[in-house]
Amino acid sequence: MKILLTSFYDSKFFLKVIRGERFRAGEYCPQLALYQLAGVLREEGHDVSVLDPAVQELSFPEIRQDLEKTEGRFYTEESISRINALVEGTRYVTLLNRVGGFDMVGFSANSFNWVAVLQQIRQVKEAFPDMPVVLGGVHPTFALNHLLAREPVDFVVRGEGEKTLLELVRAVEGKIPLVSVRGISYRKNGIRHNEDRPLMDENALSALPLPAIDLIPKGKYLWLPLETSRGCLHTCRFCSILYHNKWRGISPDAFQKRLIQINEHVDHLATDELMPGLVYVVDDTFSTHPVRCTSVLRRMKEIGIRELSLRVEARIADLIDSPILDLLAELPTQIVQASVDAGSDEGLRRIRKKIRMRDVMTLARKAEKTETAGKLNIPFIIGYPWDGYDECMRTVQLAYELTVRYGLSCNLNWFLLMPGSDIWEHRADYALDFQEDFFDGFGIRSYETLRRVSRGLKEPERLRIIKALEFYQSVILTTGIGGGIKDSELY
Ligand code: B12
Ligand code: SF4
Repeated sequence: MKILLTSFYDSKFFLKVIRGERFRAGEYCPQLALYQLAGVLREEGHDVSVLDPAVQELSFPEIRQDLEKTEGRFYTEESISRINALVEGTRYVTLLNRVGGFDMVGFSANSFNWVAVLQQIRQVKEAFPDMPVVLGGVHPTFALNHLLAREPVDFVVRGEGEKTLLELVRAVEGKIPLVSVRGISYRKNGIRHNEDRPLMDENALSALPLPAIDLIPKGKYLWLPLETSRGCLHTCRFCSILYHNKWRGISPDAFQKRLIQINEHVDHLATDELMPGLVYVVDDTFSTHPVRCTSVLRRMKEIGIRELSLRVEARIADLIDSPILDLLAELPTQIVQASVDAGSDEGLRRIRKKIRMRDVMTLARKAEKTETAGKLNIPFIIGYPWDGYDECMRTVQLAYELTVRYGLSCNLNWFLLMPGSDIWEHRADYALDFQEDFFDGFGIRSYETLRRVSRGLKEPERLRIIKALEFYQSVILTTGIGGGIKDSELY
């Protein structure tokens, strides 16, 4: 079968268009899902193409350039409607020109690029009503009833896609009955959900065909994605990954093959004097099972990653007593992201982070002693629905202390309410009146949304916190401590 896989960038892309800024695909990472699924389909003999967003030609509607923000740098409702008009009016020219020759088109989406993927699906279905459209990824998995009820999507693949997509293709070819394909939802006299598909175990994951990295367009990206494990053993309440309480690591041998493949495709990267090429380990929690992680890192040291640098996500608790941080220091590591996400023990307990403040401080001291502080990046979240002013300011102060005293960089992000997270499931308990259709538009970045979500804050308090965030940012930028953190874009 002839299959096209595609997706799009998140709403930040459209902001750049409006601001008239040059878009640099180098700021994004190729979406591994597209290339992993292409690898699997190709091995089964299908004729698969990836239309990467980096090579999509688009036509934009005329829109006004000026976007107003509130004093707190979030967009006003008026600006949001202008951005929505741009997103809705954009035509995906390459996609529409190419899609006619395929037997099926697959889209990948998370909750942040869904706004654009949705428009692509509508346009494809308008032009080719009989084209089977399959959708997968974190957003479709969590918002599937909403999507299937309203949008012209034929199939949603829930969760892990490799085996399910192969079987779905066989079903569309008429070789097996649709009802036997585990892990799909679709419309047939109402919405049907076939049985769940069990997750692949470590052997199955290790035996997957390599992703079709060779299909990544040349000269467009600065990052290459590398997956060494899936899932997480934890259940932080804000987090909307697909596999909570389930972690599976690929074997060091399978890892070695993937790493060699990355090394062979460095010439696919763009070059940029200011930013080095990066291997982005996309695992939710790369450091789970420190013994495996250590042997994976040792392999990486032996094999090398050419002129690239490395970015991984790890858990604070895994870094404290293991050699992981030391090994990362011996590699050309650019960032080890280890999220804390709250600024007090009570805050950590409420989000079920399963670490304590003393762990954070232990890691900070270890990083200082081992001179790895400059590589550590600690994301925090402020403005949970239950957060009051004092809690938010404690978090900002902690970030400040970790930066100024220990040299770590921190990201201070506003809380994002995401489908699939425990807080989303319990949103009614916090009087959060949001439904899945919220993600069909761009409202996530509006001040009004912040006001509705961070409901524990009074108006002047919210603005004072935003000022404190700006102050933190200016300290980082002027001192360069922690490598000079980028503007978080979310405020
Ligand atoms: C790498 C990464 C990034 C990178 C690169 C993103 C990219 N271009 O891929 C960067 C740093 C840019 C990033 C940014 C953000 N990210 Co991010 N990111 C990830 C991460 C860690 C890995 C994604 C990945 O490649 N996974 C590996 C692939 C193989 O898995 P997959 O995409 O899930 O695909 C499988 C299935 O979903 C399915 N599937 C997927 N697509 C399709 C399509 C079809 C047709 C089919 C059949 C199946 C299918 O099959 C695949 C194979 O099994 C995920 C967490 C995670 N592990 O998934 C978070 C995650 C996607 N990010 C998240 C968030 C919140 C963000 C940010 C908003 C963070 C912030 N505060 O700014 C931003 C903006 C999002 C954006 N730009 O889209 C959330 C999204 C939640 C949601 N409901 O959408 C996640 C799930 C993390 C979390 N803890 O909640 N992110
Ligand atoms: S935030 Fe990190 S540790 Fe917590 S559940 Fe999500 S992936 Fe796991």
